[in-house]
Amino acid sequence: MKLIIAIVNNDDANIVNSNLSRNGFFVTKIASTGGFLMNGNSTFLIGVKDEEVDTCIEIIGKYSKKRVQQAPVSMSYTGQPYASFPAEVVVGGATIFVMNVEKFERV
Ligand code: 2BA
Repeated sequence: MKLIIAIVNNDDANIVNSNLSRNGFFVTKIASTGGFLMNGNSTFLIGVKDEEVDTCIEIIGKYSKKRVQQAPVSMSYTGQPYASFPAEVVVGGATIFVMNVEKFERV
């Protein structure tokens, strides 16, 4: 068994959620915040059989769009923006981690 952790843009979260459920996946959705942009996003925890991992990732990918967003431009002590900070960043589709599950129980 695997645990898929998927970080999804809030604007895509409902459609990702409903399509995962419709396809028989059990999903937990957690409200989360990206550490860089400090915008709200959604983190999904999905416990799946090994052979379901690819299908699950396919569904998440299908409904997660890429977006260009403004990054916060940090100011240096001189009042000038740091040159190394990007003004725009591409966010998404989804950021996905797949982990082995040692034990799964519903008691
Ligand atoms: P944020 O941390 O708010 O990052 C939003 C976007 O900003 C990222 O999009 C990336 O394009 C850019 N970015 C993030 N950190 C950066 C940095 N140190 N320097 C320059 N640009 C940076 P995504 O890569 O699509 O990530 C979307 C969200 O997924 C992230 O929101 C974060 O919540 C999560 N995430 C991404 N990679 C992660 C990782 N390795 N570990 C944990 N969470 C991650």
